[in-house]
Amino acid sequence: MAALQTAATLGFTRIGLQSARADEPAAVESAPAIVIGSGYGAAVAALRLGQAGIRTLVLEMGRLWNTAGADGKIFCNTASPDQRSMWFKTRTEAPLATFLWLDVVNKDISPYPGVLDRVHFDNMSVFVGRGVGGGSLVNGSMAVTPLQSYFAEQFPTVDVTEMYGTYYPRARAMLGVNTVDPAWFESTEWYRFSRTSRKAAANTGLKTTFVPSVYDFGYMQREAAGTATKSALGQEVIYGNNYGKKSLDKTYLASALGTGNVTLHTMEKVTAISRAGDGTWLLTAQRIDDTGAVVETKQYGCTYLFLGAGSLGTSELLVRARQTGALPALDASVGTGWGTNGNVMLGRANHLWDTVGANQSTMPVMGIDDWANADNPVFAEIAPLPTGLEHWVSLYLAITKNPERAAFSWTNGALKLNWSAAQSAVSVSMAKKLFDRINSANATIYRYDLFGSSSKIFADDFTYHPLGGCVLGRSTDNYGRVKGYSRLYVTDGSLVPGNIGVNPFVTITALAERTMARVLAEDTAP
Ligand code: FAE
Repeated sequence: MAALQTAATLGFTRIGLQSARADEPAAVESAPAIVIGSGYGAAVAALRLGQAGIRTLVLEMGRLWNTAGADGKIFCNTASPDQRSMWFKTRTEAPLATFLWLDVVNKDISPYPGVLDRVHFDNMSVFVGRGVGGGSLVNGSMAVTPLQSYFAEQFPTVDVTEMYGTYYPRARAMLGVNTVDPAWFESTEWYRFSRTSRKAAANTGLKTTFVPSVYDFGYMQREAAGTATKSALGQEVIYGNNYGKKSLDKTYLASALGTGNVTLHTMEKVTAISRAGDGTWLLTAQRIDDTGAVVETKQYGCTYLFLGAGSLGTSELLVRARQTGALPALDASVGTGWGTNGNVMLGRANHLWDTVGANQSTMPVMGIDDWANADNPVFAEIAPLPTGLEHWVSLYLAITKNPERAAFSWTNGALKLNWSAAQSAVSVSMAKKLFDRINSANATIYRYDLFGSSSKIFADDFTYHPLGGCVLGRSTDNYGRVKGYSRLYVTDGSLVPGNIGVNPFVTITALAERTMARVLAEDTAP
């Protein structure tokens, strides 16, 4: 973290001298390389560029989360959210809408550049992290490597031996992936909810598997012992963890800034990219303040441009550039191939004797793995619901092999996504097939009280895992180089074709490592 706090602007060239009003472009600041965003793909790009001695500027639209609020904490608690929770909302929009049909989950807040955003399209809303570290600030830390056979199915042009022998291990090591101590897992009250779901799965003849994490389990055990301040055991997760989690600001990004070649600008949203006559890249960025007002319009120039703004952010920049005529040579496939990773959330009601525990860790460590079932492949994360009370709910985030895909467009000055309710229904029917079996084997039922309306069992209107929009090997070459333009790269979740069968950030990180190794070897040589 120290490295982040001391980041200083490193000698960027100023071209042009005119002073500017907030709504006018200022002088152009240029750097050899610019990275847009600071999530997984962006963080890998920044570190590897910095290590190669290339001066690099990272532009992130969210805050640097390093300053404590009035309560002494950087992030607010999931149970008592305040303005720090969400990106310019007047009320929180948590995935669970209600509990016992009561509107007790969400709270009114003042608009502020908070850490979690929920972006709404017609039939789908997408949760994304905002701030230095992107999704790593808000996610559940599950660091899962997909089945090699499914990776090969989704990425037929990628050498899987190299991915699984070199880039996945590199990504896991850099991210600080660790696993829960099985003996502690079996004995602690904090994972009773997982053990209860495991029992229900076993009664159905289904297999469960431990999933690795970037939350430090040594720290979590100290939380449980009462010797460390509680974070995962203190209901912190989707609005940020104050302790214990190895988010990117503590791993890749700290190392990137430590190279001395990487500079970070926060609260700057890139709104346009175009190509100058000399083949360099031109960017327009709006710097905002804590009210969301644009306080400066800036212009940047660079030779190498890396897009790491996430599936939504990168798709928006590219689709907009193609549709406005700024980058007409972008491939027709740009903006397509988008999917939800088949996400569906649901709850089951356990019998009174199958308790889930009042105390629950917010970090999932187990999944029901039925991916090998060719008729209905599902991987269901056993999710916590930490309310501090026994509620007998088993919650799940199912990842289904939904083949449906959607496309983005830039329409009337806004990003649109043509995902339909019928496409979500495909995920629901897959999740339902699996959980109907579990309910029938255990004589249990679904919970009807969690998602707002009186009869809604499956939350099929949001995703945590937006994937696609600039798919590897279609809109780019086999290494993330965008077709139609040189020295333009994509390194984030938009490369993944809509589904990867497990939680995606390890795959995004590993693919970015693969891209950077190739690009630095071939494209940046003098
Ligand atoms: P991402 O991390 O989204 O970063 C993009 C960054 O770019 C963000 O910081 C944006 O603010 C910034 N940005 C966007 N547009 C612009 C712009 N125009 N100008 C400047 N900056 C911009 O991208 N995945 C797992 O593998 N395991 C989990 O346990 C897990 N749990 C999750 C729980 C939640 C609540 C959420 C929301 C997601 C979860 N995910 C999980 C998904 C994971 O966080 C996500 O796949 C990655 O963060 C995506 O990484 P990217 O590099 O694509």
